[in-house]
Amino acid sequence: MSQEIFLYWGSGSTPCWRIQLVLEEKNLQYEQKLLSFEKQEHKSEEIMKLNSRGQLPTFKIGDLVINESIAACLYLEDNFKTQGTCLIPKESQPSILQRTFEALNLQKFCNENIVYYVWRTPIEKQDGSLLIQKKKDLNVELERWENYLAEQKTEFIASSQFSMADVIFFPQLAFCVRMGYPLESKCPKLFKYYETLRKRSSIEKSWPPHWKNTQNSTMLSDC
Ligand SMILES: N[C@@H](CCC(=O)N[C@@H](CS)C(=O)NCC(=O)O)C(=O)O
Repeated sequence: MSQEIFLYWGSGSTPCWRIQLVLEEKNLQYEQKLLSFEKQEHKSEEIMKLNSRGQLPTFKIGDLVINESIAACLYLEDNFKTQGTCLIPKESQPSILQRTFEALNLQKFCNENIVYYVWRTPIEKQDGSLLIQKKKDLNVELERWENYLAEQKTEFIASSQFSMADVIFFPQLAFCVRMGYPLESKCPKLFKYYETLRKRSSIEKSWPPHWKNTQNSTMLSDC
C-alpha cells in the first residue's frame, strides 16, 4: 500500500500528536504542514475545503480524508498492521481499546473543563469555587490512572507493550504537565511512566516544537 499521506497539524494539539505518533511508530513517510492557531491558519480555505470544522488535525491518505484523530489512528493501525509497532495486538485488544477511548476522559477533565474555561473566560468572570471543583475532578481522574498502573503492574498504560492506548493517553498526560500539573508529587507512578515515555523515539521526534523553548504554564500547579 503506497499512498500519499499528508498531515496538517498544530503544535501542542494532542489530537494532532496522536496521528504523528502512529505515523512515527509505523515508520511511514508523510508530508506535513505545521499551521499556526494564533494566525488562524486552521480556518484557511486550504483547510476548510478538507475539514468543514476548520480544525487540526486535518489528515489525508490517498484520496481519503480522515479528520477525527482516533479514526485516523485506527485506520493506520488496521492498514499497516505489520509495519513498525503493532499498536493493537490481538491478545491485549480489549484492554487497549478500553483505555484508548477511556483516555478521552482526561481530555474532558483537563482541556475542556479547565484549560478552555480559563483561556476563554475573562479573569473577572471566572468562578473560583467552580474552578476548585474542576481541579478536584481532574485529581480524581488522574488518581484513577495512577491506580491502573499500580494494579496492572505494567510499564505501559494498557499492556506490557506500547500500544494505541499510550498513543492517545500520553499526549494528554503531557498536556497536563505542560499546564503545570504537579505530576511527580501527586502521581508518582504516572510520573515515572511520563519520564520513561518521553524518551521514546516517536515521542521525542514529535514533541510539540513550541514546548521546547517556552516555559510550562502554572494553571494547574495548585491542583
Ligand atoms: N475530535 C477532533 C478534535 C480536533 C480538535 O479539537 N482540534 C483543535 C486543536 S486541539 C482545533 O483545531 N481547534 C480549533 C477550532 O476548533 O477552531 C479530533 O480528535 O481530531
